[in-house]
Amino acid sequence: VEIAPGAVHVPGWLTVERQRRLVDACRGWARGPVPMRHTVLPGGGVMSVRTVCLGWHWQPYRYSRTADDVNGARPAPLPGWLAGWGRAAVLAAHGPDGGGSAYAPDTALINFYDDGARMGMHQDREERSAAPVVSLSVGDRCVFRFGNTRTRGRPYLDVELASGDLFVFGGPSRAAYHGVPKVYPGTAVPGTGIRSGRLNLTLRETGLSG
Ligand code: MD5
Ligand code: FE
Repeated sequence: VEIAPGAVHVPGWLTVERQRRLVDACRGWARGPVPMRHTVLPGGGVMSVRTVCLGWHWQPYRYSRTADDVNGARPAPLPGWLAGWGRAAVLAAHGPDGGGSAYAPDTALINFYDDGARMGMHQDREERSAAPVVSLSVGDRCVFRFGNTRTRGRPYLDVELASGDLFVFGGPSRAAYHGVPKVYPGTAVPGTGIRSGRLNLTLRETGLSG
């Protein structure tokens, strides 16, 4: 379902088995080498989601090879199987001529939302690449707010994301404001390894080298 140019929602793209594989892997990465933590913003605010990164470490508002704001460690590498899921995701969303086979993500941001966690409206501007962002969701359903490229406010479109859903943000949608205003507690599906809360993993090309 294309909700805007380049913004494609594929409900139920991940089987429960693949969701569980992803959750198991994320549990390992959450323990280290850089532990999952609440990111502290430059102004002192603390994000309600907890985040762990692969490949590159995201800190507001840049990527680094080391987690300077946590423990200084280098994040775990982005595994080849996950980059392969990213290529398959872009193929599924944008079709055979949509650049899926050339998609080469070099980082993943893993966000965990417990009850009450939210993500305010923002743009993802740290990447020096026009490649799409691939988003995979597991666990509780949420409201995903897809906005416009000009302001954090209206117009926006609220879309419900459920466990196993794929979203690909390419083309003009890559620069849109977006956020997660609400997670619905108690709506996870059995068998994924997540009994409560929501996990979102995004794959990105940073466009950085080194
Ligand atoms: C989430 N994560 O559900 C979302 C999914 C983040 C973040 O926003 O920055 O970690 S990614 C949604 C996304 C990414 C890039 C562009 C657009 C949406 N978009 O243009 O709407 O935790
Ligand atoms: Fe974002």
